[in-house]
Amino acid sequence: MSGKGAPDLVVTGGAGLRVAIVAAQWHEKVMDGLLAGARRALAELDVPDPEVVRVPGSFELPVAARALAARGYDAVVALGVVIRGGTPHFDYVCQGVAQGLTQVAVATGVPVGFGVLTCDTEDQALDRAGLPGSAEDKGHEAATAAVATAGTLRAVAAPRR
Ligand code: DLZ
Repeated sequence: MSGKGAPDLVVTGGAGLRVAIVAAQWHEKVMDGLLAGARRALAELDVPDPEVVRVPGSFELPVAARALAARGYDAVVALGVVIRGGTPHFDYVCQGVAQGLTQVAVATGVPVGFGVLTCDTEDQALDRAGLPGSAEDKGHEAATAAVATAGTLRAVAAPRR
């Protein structure tokens, strides 16, 4: 997938939303960038000081995201980095985390921002991590999308006039 075609989201109404971040721990430098990007986005959207929960690897993101969704957060941002190795393990972890996070969002009705990088190389991940010199900032994007969707769901749930 390419980052071309990404919308320039205008997000309002973040103030008052409760947002949590769940972040894996593999690939520390990339994770630091993703986490900083997500925090920056939330601060820009008037959601300061989110709860941050760490899990060992990306495979553990869905179960923790579900626990956070059940605690009444308006949105959850999931961050991780999976880098392809020489075995099919990459595919199982990527499928598990993507399907797991989708299930959490659909089953709970709490939007989950998908900030999980699935890359062939560490350089590709660094280029998407929002670090100095990175071309993209996927942590920022995932947090913005989660808050935008929470706002949309709030509007959809409001009575029609
Ligand atoms: C085992 C594993 C491998 C090989 N690679 C990664 C990775 O690139 N990124 C990541 O977030 N996690 C990786 N893991 C760990 C799994 O996500 C998981 O934590 C373990 O399989 C234990 O359940």
